[in-house]
Amino acid sequence: MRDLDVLLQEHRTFPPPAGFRERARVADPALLARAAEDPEGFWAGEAAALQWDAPWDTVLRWTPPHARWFEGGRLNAAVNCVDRHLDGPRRNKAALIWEGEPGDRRTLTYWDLYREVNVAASMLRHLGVRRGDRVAIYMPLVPEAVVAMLACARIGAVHTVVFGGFSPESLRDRINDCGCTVLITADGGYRRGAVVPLKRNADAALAECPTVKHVLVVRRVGGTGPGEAHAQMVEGRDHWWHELAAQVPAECAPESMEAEDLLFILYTSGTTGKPKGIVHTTGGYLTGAAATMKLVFDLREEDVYWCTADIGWITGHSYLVYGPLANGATCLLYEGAPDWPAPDRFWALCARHGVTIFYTAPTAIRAFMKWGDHHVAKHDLSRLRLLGSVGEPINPEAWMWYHQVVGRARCPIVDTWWQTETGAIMITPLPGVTTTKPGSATHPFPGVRAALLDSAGAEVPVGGGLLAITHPWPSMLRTIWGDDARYVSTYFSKWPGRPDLYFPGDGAKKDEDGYLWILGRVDDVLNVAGHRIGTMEVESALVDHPAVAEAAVVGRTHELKGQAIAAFVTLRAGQHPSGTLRDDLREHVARKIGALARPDDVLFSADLPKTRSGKIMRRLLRDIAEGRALGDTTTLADPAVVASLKDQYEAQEG
Ligand code: 7RM
Repeated sequence: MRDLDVLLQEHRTFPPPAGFRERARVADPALLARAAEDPEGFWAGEAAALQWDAPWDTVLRWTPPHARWFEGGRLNAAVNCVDRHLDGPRRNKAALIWEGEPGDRRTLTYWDLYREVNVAASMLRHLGVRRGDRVAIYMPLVPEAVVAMLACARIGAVHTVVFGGFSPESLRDRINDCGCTVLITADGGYRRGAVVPLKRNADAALAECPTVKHVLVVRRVGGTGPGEAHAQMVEGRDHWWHELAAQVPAECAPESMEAEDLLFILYTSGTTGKPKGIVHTTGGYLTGAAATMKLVFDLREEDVYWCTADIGWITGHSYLVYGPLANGATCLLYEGAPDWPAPDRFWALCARHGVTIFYTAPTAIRAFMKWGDHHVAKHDLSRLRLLGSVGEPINPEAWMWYHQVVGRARCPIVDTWWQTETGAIMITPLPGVTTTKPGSATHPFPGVRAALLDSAGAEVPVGGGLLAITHPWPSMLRTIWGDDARYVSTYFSKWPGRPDLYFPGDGAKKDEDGYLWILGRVDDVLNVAGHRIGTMEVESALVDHPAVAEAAVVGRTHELKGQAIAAFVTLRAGQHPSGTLRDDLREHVARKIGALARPDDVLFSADLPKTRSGKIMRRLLRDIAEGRALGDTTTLADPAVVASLKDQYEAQEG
């Protein structure tokens, strides 16, 4: 969590640059006032910008904590993202401009996208997928990944995208949790010049996924050479995408979906070892994604927009696929790493494609800062007009660097706070009206009501508190797949007797001007390089190792990644600490969950600090991992344990 004192010293302000306000989508603060008075009216206006097969009867039905938006309305999300743009000048406009990591390129117009989505939808129907069925997507960032999502939406199937960096076990658990019948994957993808063996991982997962009947495989790395080894095709179960595509009808009529029909499930980490399947529905989600895309990014017809997220995360869903395409935008997609083959790859991409809007994460910004200004300076970024940040708090230094070095002091920055659960941006500047402050996400988006509350539920006018969303919004999660009780207890039970208050799990601060500064998670969820990882997930992976008796995982501040993972481990009898075992444990976690969860530090200890009732005192472990003076240790069963841990940790660091 960030130091409140540092933030309190941040007094720089940045009004919308001259010339920006005049042309902005939102230039009149009166819109905000109107939306604040009548959120449902505001959202209904935004929903009306979509194409509906049947109009809704009711804008919002709210029986806290369950919401239904646009009941009675019918629409198809893929039609809104693709078909809708074909009867006019967007037909031949680039929808997706894609670059693979090795440098290969493809551009798909809206018409191309229409044809590809139809064929993919036909393939899914051919494989027996029906309305409401779940389809897993485990792919590199190639155009087919976007096509696969839209193909599901077209036939009313529910997609669940699993990030390509997740392990076979993580994939298996997600597929089994929601009972997918089809998996769409690729033979591999490229990352830092190496092939990520997606199909091999998928096969390992599928050995324990009884519901999956068919696998559709995009050929990305193979050819007829040794690359083929990346995909062993199982007769009758597996189908090459390009082969099946030639055998199915070129057109596939879209399903007309109810507004509240599921669009997708996306798994995210919480405070237990089991990820939550966040459920999003069609009409409300699309309304939220489309409206925020248009107003937060001030989208114009001629923009070239680039969001650097992967489709495996919510940012990829809302701001790489549904938001931009629902608005008929041109989106850049890039498959690989920011430093491949050199640390200027992102800026080379921006220059080559004339990117005008660039949306990335603070962890990437801090890495760029470290790599040096010259990588940015050598590229023509003069077309950039707006910059965005998402995923974690952005520190004022990184904000200033982004503003000066990337934006050349011309481009507004939108620091956008939101979550997998919120579906769309919730707290953000509007670039034509908001005076920004480095490190502050500023104010709620129109139609969003947020407050800072203390633990008793009283409003905090100025100072630190818990963030709450006090009124439903259309792109909110509807439930957790298969576990509505967990939905209620996780998100709507923070303030007793108030099932109408949504608790996102973040702490925040409000300054004297009413600006919100998000401080970070107040629960056991880590944010490592913008990725949400539950401490319990990592602990479960550690205790799964035969040498481990008990494990406690905490986050510590990390200069680039925001947070790093520190694991405290006690070993079973007969096991001895060693460097080899430490490496082995780190790899074990990477294998179980994915490389993103690999612990940075592993500290062996004879014991963990516990209260007399046996609860691990993470607060003290955090103090140790941060190298701070130890807090109150009087409630410990054995105070000697922490002192010895602290000595060991410091010895290891030193
Ligand atoms: C979009 C996304 C959500 C968590 C959230 C916060 C943190 C996200 C910001 C931020 C400060 C921001 N979804 N977070 N954006 N913190 N300022 N602009 O990241 O579900 O993966 O993570 O990320 O803690 O609760 S997520």
